[in-house]
Amino acid sequence: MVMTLDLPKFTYETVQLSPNEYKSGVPPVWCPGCGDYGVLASFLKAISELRIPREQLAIVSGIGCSSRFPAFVEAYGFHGTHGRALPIAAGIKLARPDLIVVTVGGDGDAFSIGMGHVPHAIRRNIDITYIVMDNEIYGLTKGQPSPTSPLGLEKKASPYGTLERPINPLQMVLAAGATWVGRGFSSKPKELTDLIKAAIQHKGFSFLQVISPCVTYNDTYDHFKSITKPLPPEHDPHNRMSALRYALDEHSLYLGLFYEETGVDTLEDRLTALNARVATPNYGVQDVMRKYMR
Ligand SMILES: Cc1ncc(C[n+]2csc(CCOP(=O)(O)OP(=O)(O)O)c2C)c(N)n1
Ligand code: SF4
Ligand SMILES: [Mg+2]
Repeated sequence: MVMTLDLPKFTYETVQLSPNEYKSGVPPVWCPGCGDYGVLASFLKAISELRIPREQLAIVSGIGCSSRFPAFVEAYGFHGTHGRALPIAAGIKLARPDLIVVTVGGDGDAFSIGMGHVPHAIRRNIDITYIVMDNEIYGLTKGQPSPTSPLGLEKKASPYGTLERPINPLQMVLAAGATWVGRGFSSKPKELTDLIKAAIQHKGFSFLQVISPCVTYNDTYDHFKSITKPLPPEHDPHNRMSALRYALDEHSLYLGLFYEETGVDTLEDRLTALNARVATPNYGVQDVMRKYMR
């Protein structure tokens, strides 16, 4: 079946590129065994299966090992500043609504310095996908605890163990009203590819947390292999409370589509509607300003 996306200007029937043909030729510099390799492989497969033209895709990141991601994909790319990937991506999407915009980065980028931007992208429901590669550590800067590090984690920068409880990213984005929420694992490539495809196809803001271990500073492979499991079939992904219950489970780390809500206007929809209103009689800028000049 030919895949088309619900975008105003493009259908992608003519593009047929293999995952390899989306590689930029820049070799990834991640440590051997880093989970981010698995995320990149699934991502390349996903965009190949969605038949996305290279010139229709923009990938935006912040700073971190995971944020090197745009360099490895043959598409538009922007390696931004730490924690500011979302506003940059939002600007690109508003200027070029025909582009598919994907934001990528790490748990530090998303939930430390970048935390202020996440709920606002969610409430705007801007049509971008956010993939957070969560290794529960700052990898690039050599292993400081991040907001998702577990309480008591002992590392060089926290020799007595961290004193702060971790945030739960899915709890946070579900509570903030995100219209698409999923969780994948870099060691489950098939499931991860499907989640990335679904996140990109969602109209609105989609948030995908990917467990992606850092073998060098926080090797959590065995731990995550033992606690991850697929969401059970009785979970209804249209039920936010059910999604929250599974996100809050303390014994298992569930993988899959937690929540999806369709039919919600995006920021772009609202701006288009506003532009149409401004063009109607008595609603131009001068008319509106007059109200405030009395
Ligand atoms: C304004 C600013 N503050 C701090 C840094 C240093 N810094 C670079 S990356 C990073 C954290 C990276 O962690 P994460 O986002 O989890 O990415 P990872 O390397 O784990 O993939 C920090 C603190 C910076 N580059 N810019
Ligand atoms: S330091 Fe960790 S996160 Fe960074 S490339 Fe190496 S394994 Fe990956
Ligand atoms: Mg990290």
